[in-house]
Amino acid sequence: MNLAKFERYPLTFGPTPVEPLRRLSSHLGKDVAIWAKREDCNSGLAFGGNKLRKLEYIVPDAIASGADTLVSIGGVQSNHTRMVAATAAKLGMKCRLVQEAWVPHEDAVYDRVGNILLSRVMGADVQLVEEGFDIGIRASWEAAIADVKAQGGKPYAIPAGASVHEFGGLGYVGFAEEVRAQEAQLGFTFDYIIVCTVTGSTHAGMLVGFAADGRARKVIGIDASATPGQTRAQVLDIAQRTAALVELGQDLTADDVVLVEDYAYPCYGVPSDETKDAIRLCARLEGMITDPVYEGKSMQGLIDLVRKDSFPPGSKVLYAHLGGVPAINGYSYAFRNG
Ligand code: 5PA
Repeated sequence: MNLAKFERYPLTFGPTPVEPLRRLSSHLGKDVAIWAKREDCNSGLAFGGNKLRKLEYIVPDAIASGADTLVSIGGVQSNHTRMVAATAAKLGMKCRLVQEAWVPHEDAVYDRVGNILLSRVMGADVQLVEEGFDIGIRASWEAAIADVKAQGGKPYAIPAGASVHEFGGLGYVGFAEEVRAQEAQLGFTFDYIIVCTVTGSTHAGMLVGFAADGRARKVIGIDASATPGQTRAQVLDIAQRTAALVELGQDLTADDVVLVEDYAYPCYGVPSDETKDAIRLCARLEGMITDPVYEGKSMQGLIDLVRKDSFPPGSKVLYAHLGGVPAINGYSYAFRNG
């Protein structure tokens, strides 16, 4: 496998910390050691998160293209678009963001706080669009790219979650290499890796990276899209393309994509009562905050899988905390009583 041949523009502090969640592990009482890899603390760029690892491999291409405007898309409370806005600011580029109406919401100020507030403060040109959730290529994004061109700008197009970009999967191949180096220091290896999956390149990159030591199927994706068929297909497609790029030397098949569909209900962006309980439990035992759209759902999945004895006794499970906390500000009604 050869990741080093790809140029990487540093946007993160370096390797992210790995830490034991001792109180959560002992609370669940199952002889399963839960650890977290803190991708949520990976950068000084606008609170960081998983998108920066992906963007590190995309930015060299954006710079080489001579672009002056990064154009991307997500829901109103997209973490990805916040990260693109921060990256554009850091590079001295402009930023055009399409924020679609992916989530039915309760808070009156949902489109004023959290991620979208930060993107606006960082100077992004934010456009609200009345289209529902879909991880595919969107007409609104294509129109924004065309509009930047029509106004004499030079756009660089970054799809939702940076996922179906040619280099979108590389960042999380690097994650697996980083985990292996940390395991060598810790003196043990993780038996399972838990990751929240929506647009797919985080999971896909990990799949490729961990396939190198036979752990592809130990990467447990927790679906938060509530459209798992599309997400599953996109993970496989990105994983196969990324495997070819890095010359993995193994074929990845549909069976390598482990995606648990049970925790995305009632729909994308809306936390169930059980998701909210998981967010509270983790916050109260560990002081670790997860969000209602993504990480709260993968935390719920992790907790439920431990409780259901899905992991053999003695297992060490690594929860990838991918960031996303600013969105919790758009859920003040859900957490009005804590
Ligand atoms: C996101 C994605 P993937 O999209 O790579 O599958 O990652 C899922 C994920 N955790 C997990 C957090 C905190 C995330 O932000 N967010 C998207 C966004 O627009 O923010 C791409 C959907």
